[in-house]
Amino acid sequence: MRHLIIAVTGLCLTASVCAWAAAKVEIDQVGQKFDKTNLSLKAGDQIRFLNRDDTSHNINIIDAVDIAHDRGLQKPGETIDVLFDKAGRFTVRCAIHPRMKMSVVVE
Ligand SMILES: [Cu+2]
Repeated sequence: MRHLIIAVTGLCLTASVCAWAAAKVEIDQVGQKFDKTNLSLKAGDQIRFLNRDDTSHNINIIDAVDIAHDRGLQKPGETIDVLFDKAGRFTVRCAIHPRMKMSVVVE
C-alpha cells in the first residue's frame, strides 16, 4: 500500500508536473485565415489564438446546438486563450471575416 501511495504522489507532485496532461495548442490568425482548419483536442486542452494580422478579429466558438460564445474583439498582437473543458464538436469563426472557419473536435 505504501508503495502505491508513493507512485501516485510521484506522478502528480505539483500542479505544474500534472499540467502535461492538458495541452495548449497555438492557432495563428494570419492572412485572415486560421492556420489550421481542423484540430482534435482532449477535454481540458486549451487553444491560444494569436493574431499576427494587422486587422482585428472576433473569435466565436459555436457549439453543437449553434450557440455562439463571443470572445470579443482581438486586436493585432493580442492573444486569447480558450479552454475546451467538455467533449463535443465546435466550429470556430470570426464574426468580422465570414470566410474564417475551423473545426475543433474535443474527445
Ligand atoms: Cu477575422
